[in-house]
Amino acid sequence: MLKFHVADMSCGHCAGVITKAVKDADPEATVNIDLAAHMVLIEGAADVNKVQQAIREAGYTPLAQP
Ligand SMILES: [Cu+2]
Repeated sequence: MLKFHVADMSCGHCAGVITKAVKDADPEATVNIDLAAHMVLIEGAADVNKVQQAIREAGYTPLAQP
């Protein structure tokens, strides 16, 4: 599972935009959002860089978590 902390994901709108961006980049990915923790959890994604880039291009600042 890939984990990103996205500090500037602050509401349901942000969560929706990020979910869509990730799914567009990788349709196989399953996206779970923990808004309170500002975490984006992604299962089944092939390429961490592709997913991270997609979140960045959507206008957010993803930090990959160990
Ligand atoms: Cu928002």
